Amino acid sequence: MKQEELDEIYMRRCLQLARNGQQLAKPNPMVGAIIVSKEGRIIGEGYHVRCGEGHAEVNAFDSVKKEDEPLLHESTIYVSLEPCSHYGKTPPCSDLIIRKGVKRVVCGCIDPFAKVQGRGVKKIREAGIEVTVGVLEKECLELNKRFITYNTHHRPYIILKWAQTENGFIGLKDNQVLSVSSPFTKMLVHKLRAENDAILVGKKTEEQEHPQLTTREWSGPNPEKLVLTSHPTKNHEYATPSEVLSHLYTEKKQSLIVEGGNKTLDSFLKAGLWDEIRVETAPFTIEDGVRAPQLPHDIHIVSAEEYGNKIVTYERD
Ligand code: AOF
Ligand code: ZN
Repeated sequence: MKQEELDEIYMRRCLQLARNGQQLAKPNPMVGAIIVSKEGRIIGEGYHVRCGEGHAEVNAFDSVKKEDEPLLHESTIYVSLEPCSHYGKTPPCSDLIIRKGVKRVVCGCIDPFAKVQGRGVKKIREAGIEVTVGVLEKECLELNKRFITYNTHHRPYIILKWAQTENGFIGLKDNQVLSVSSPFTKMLVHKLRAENDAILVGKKTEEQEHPQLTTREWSGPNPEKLVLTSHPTKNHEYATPSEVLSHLYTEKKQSLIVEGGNKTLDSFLKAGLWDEIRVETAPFTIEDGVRAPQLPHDIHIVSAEEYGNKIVTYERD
């Protein structure tokens, strides 16, 4: 097998390990690392378990058995994110890697965090160690899209989400609640909430539907609930999208779901403030009602799932 193919196989294992940090690593990224001997045996594995504790590389080195330690100088360490170069809550992983004396470092993508941004790779290269960057880069960026958007654009990753009838209505005219999700897709909505830090609805939706916006049919923490209104009076109420975003940025919340209604969704769409749009469509029509927002033109489908109701996710071209 070619080295490039092997690199991808090992990086896939790093991604798999990284995902174990999904709930506890926040606001740090999910990161996985493995150490592979010259013969191709995995002699160490680790992931970033919890913010404030050891990084993936530290845990991978710690897992190496005493009898395998002499193999380190001929080994390769694979990491899904660039090894850090700074003193945060923990010391720099790049220094640790240099000290351990591995032969090669392979990382999935550069860390956009202001204190790192390529400095980890530079430091390791300057120590004379071979570094390969960008193996399964797309997957590594996707895994930490929230962390990366937060650190690159200085705002949370934004998911616009609505549920509509086959003919494009998201609500009924007379303010009655229109039920679109099925029991199963409702669970998926709660899963989505568990994966994101905050959730926003418009004041009208809040008053008419009193949505709980919790994860009760899944597991995991509830997202912070916010309300968009032209006249904020309460603590969790905000006047414009940018106010919501700067509040979340300050609070180190890296992702936001905008759940509606159409006015609230439109204010984000018009400002171009979104990263992902998720539309659930039920296979029935109604005569008249509140129209779903217009999808932007410059988008493409990233996934389409069918559960009786269709769930389509779009991203910008
Ligand atoms: C790595 N490996 O497993 C992770 C990294 O405060 P600290 O010390 O935990 O540092 C947090 C920053 O370190 C975080 O913002 C990100 O840039 C990087 N995360 N780096 O080498 C890891 N989790
Ligand atoms: Zn580190």
